[in-house]
Amino acid sequence: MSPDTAVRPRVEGAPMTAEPVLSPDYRDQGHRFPDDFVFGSATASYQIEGGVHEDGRGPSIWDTFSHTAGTTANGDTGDVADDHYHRLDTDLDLMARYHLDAYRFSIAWPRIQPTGSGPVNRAGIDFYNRLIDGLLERGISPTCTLYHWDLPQALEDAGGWPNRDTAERFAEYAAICGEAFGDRIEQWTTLNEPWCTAHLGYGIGVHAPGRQDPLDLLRSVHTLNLAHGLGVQALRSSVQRPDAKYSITFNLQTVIPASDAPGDLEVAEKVRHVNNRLFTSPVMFGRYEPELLEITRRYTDWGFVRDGDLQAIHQPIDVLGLNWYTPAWVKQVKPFALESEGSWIPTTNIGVDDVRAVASDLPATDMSWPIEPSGLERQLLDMAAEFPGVPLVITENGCAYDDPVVGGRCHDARRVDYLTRHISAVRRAMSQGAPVVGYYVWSLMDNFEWAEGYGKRFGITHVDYETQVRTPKDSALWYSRLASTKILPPTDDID
Ligand code: IFM
Repeated sequence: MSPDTAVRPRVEGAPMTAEPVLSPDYRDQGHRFPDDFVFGSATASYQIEGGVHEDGRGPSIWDTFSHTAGTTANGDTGDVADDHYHRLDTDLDLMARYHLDAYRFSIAWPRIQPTGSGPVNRAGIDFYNRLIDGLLERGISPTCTLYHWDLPQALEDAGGWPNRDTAERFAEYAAICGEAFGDRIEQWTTLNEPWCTAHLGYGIGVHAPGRQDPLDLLRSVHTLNLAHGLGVQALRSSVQRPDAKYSITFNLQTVIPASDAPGDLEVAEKVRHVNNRLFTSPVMFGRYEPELLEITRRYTDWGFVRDGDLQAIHQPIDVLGLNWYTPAWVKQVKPFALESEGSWIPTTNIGVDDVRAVASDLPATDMSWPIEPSGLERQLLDMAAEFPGVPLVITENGCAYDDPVVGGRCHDARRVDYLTRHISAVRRAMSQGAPVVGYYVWSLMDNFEWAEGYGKRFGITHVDYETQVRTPKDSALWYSRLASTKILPPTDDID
């Protein structure tokens, strides 16, 4: 693949909309980021920790799901993953070697409360204390996500995210974490990508808990929003650090209409409502948009939203997290039946029956995600316009490529190229006024990529899953140069 073809999408059927494709390149070497710009790296508990039966951890929905036949590639599970639970110091040393300003990790709820409510498991608290203290000793700021998808199984058995009670349980858990770790955590994130929980977990069922029901999907959207609001309140009243920051991370879709035709523009708006605004409007503005209610009317009247819920959800936040990998191109098609005889045909575009995703023939990563850095620039500028004054942080960005270790080195030039282009896109958005304060590369190391198992490698560190040997990839060496200088290095700066 020639990286230089990566910027101008050719889309099946129709010319692209006249939105700017800002440069034929996006490799802005030599540009300096502000001194206080945060370069970090991210992981999530179930994807790296392993040790699933240890020290009182309870089962999560991902333990159950991944042990169910046919749910993950090769039947892979997170039972061992990167064995991070037992290799904490090794991994902390890697982060120090990479000069990370910050490390974004998630706490496994079932390590803290094995059944999602009730007594606290001291050993779980101890593990994250060791992690947080180890970070601070190395001068790395801890950025903590409370929920990155490993719901305690007992809460799923009680109804899961469609059950509003789960929001109350989440607030209790948030308060426990705020009290235990709040003296040291600089930035808190309530939820990671609630879209995935609701749409993939309850709507189309490709993620845990694997349910396929449109009403469950929409109910879980509301419970997740409520959990965020109650969670921020619980953190604010339990955390002792007055300068702590609170946030949520969305994987907003950058929806690009396939043409300027009114139908394509209209359908793109609908897709934004059912994938983005169903979270951003309540969280940022305290409302569900009338368009969302209209599009989803055939499934529910949203009667489960109670008086006071929207005020509870709409809490001030200090920073907004974005996870971003690729845009989505859409076009309008003749409406098709989403349902036959009451059955649900799983789709993430719930209620939008005149849309089709348009394939791109851009070069793509191992996830088949097309590479289009101008999409990230556009997304950041859109967010800056939509949420004025709210600092933005890219809490995840990265790519899956499988490059071997040869002679102790892992040459992942495609990842260096991807990161260069996307960090350039961030810089370009900043130079046009987007208030971006940080960037976390996904991921610190290869790990369990959910339903895709271990075959998809996102790490800047190669992990040999047989031996658990970690090998910094070229991208890690390149990224450490960026983190230590704040200047975008040339792509061959990998000493
Ligand atoms: O691995 C995931 C992560 O858990 C959430 N965001 C997307 C990543 C890549 O798919």
